[in-house]
Amino acid sequence: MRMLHTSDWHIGRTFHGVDLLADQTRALATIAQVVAEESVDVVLVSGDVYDRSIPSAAAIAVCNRALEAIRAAGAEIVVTAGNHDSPARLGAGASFAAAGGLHLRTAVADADRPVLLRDQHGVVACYGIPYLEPEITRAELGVPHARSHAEIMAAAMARVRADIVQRPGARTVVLAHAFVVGGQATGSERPISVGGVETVPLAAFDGIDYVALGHLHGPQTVAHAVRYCGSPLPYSFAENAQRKAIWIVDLDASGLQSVRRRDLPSVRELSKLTGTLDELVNDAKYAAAEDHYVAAVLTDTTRPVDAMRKLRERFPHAVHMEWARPQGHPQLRYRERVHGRRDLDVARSFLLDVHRTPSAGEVTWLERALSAAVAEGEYGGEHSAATASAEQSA
Ligand SMILES: [Mn+2]
Repeated sequence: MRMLHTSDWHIGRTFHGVDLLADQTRALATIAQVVAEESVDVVLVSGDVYDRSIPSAAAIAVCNRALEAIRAAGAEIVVTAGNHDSPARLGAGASFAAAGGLHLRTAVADADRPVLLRDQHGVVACYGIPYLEPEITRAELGVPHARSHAEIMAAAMARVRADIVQRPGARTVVLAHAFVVGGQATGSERPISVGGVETVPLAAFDGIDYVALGHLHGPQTVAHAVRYCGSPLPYSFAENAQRKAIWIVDLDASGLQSVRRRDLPSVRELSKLTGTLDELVNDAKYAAAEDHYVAAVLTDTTRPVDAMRKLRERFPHAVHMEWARPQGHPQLRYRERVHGRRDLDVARSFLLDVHRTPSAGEVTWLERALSAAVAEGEYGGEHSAATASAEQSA
């Protein structure tokens, strides 16, 4: 039996305010293509199908089209819920969906009710353990005093094992949405624990032929038979060097035969660019990033005016921009930096930094205000009005 392990689709997620539905549609279409190319029998989706518990109508449409394409490519589908999903909403219509080959295992009560798949060697019992929030699930799992994810997962796996012993000869697969010890987060995962220990020991899954994990967004191998496939798209700039992937998992008569990684093509690359605005918009070396999602760090000595608009003329998919305050002389205080400059120049560059180039009218007002202040004699000596107020604001 050939399985394809994917997770963390996060349909409906935005990236620095940019709608990703078109990118997600393409990434999920690629997964359906791989199903056809590799003659995959079963697709395992280990949670965080949607980004939000109440997905938008457009996100639901993208999800349904993806599931239909995977099914049309020849695979049955087993889905469990992640911490972003609503188990009740994702699992709606599960009994009807199962008739069409879509097996939704989103409720705690379903954790020990396997999807029974068959190949020439017999039965594969496939268990879906949704994300288990300790506070919400401990009573139902019969461990009312459990506080940690480890205790909750142990209770869920005890139920799974109690079912497995009644199925002699069955090969076993578990989908789970959890943070297993040894896994590496990328930063785009939402923490699943407030303060407490969120990790689950690897030993929780001992003896299972393959464990298809979801939650962490980078593809990784925790143990040969226990893996994260990661998200099909990068969801933070920290993932810009990471290739996204799925696992192709083959079971033979005795259990796990092999696991093979297949990289997914990137829909749109991420680039972090650092330089002055002028360099970024003109230097030929940045040409490759023109159709990337771009996060720019500007190193100009003063904050450039209208920088995002200028960046987007060259990089239409620029999504983030920050100005790195010059660090050349950290010991140099504002007072020293403005020393010897005319009050009007200091005020003018302050306005430029925080707002934009002052208009001729605004410069006239500034001149009047400064000369009025000097004439009234309230400020004198070394400290002029403009220097004092600029220092307070810096
Ligand atoms: Mn996730």
